[in-house]
Amino acid sequence: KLFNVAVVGATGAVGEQIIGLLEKRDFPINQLKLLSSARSAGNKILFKGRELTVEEATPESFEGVEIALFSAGGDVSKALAPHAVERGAVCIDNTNAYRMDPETPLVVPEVNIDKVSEHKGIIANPNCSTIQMVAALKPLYDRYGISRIIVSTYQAVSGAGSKAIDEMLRQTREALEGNDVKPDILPVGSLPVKHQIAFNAIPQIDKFQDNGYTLEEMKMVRETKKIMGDDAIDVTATCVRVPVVYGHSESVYVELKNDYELEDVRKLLSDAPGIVVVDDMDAQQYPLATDAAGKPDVFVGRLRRDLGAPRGLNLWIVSDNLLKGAAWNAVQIAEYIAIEQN
Ligand code: 11C
Repeated sequence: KLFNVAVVGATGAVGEQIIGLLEKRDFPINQLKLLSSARSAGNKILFKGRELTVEEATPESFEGVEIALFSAGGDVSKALAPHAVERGAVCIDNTNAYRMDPETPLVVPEVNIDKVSEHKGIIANPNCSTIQMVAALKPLYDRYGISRIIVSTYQAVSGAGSKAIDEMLRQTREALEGNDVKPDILPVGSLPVKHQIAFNAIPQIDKFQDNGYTLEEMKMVRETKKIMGDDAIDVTATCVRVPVVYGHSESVYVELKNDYELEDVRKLLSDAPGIVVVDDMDAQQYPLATDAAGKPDVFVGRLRRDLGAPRGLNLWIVSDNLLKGAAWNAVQIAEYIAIEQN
């Protein structure tokens, strides 16, 4: 069976990656609709050698669409996904709009693909920093149990969109040329205070919540519990933006419920789907964002036992935030749906 597919947010950083993956994976497409805001409508995008014109997304755009991949921001998903569902589409939503909705499965294929069948029209794709962490921790959860996770992230500017990449490159030039560095977008486009990202680390991703954590940090807390299906896991996160273009890195401390041997953990992770262990001290090999960029896997390294807690384990987890963290996770879900229906 071939599917009528729509990509909403086709001209955005994630949308571009989704279109590239649909082509590369030879997704079974009958018709591909590329949708965007009115501002980007009219743009041309090449798909399998054919030039497709981006159209403005409206409720009527979803007539006949069977699978819709949304990555145009939460407001667009809230406004349009219900119209797509009404017209019979399954929506895979890359935004924060439906992730914590109890009716909506929140899916990382390596962790809980079985939840897809519970959807009522919308399946949510988790936040990028959550996806790579839970994908790497799931084999440990299954084998040993997990009581606590403490994570600090080092997140790429592409997580904040193409304009944030431009901003980091511009600021780097300004600083190197000895000119004033002008912050314009980061840390949060819609808030008045801005900070320099070039040659810096900003401990704020998204808005602060009443509890002193940022929204990005609370996404990691809530989404991890929902995806793992375990509210008892304690999660605490500190999310930091760093001047990296592609690839989020994470320092993760995890406390297991049972004793472990480091070699067993290494083997378990090496055998896990979608996980690549890069961990060789002697050769100074460990995951790097520059190596992970452009690849679909989650890279894990720096495996070591905590010095105080014998069931504590430290890891370094890196993945391309636009691929496994967004587009690839969404396309994996779409492929699963396509296979189920074929
Ligand atoms: C960032 N994690 O790196 C964010 C981007 O909820 O899908 C993804 C936001 C989201 O800025």
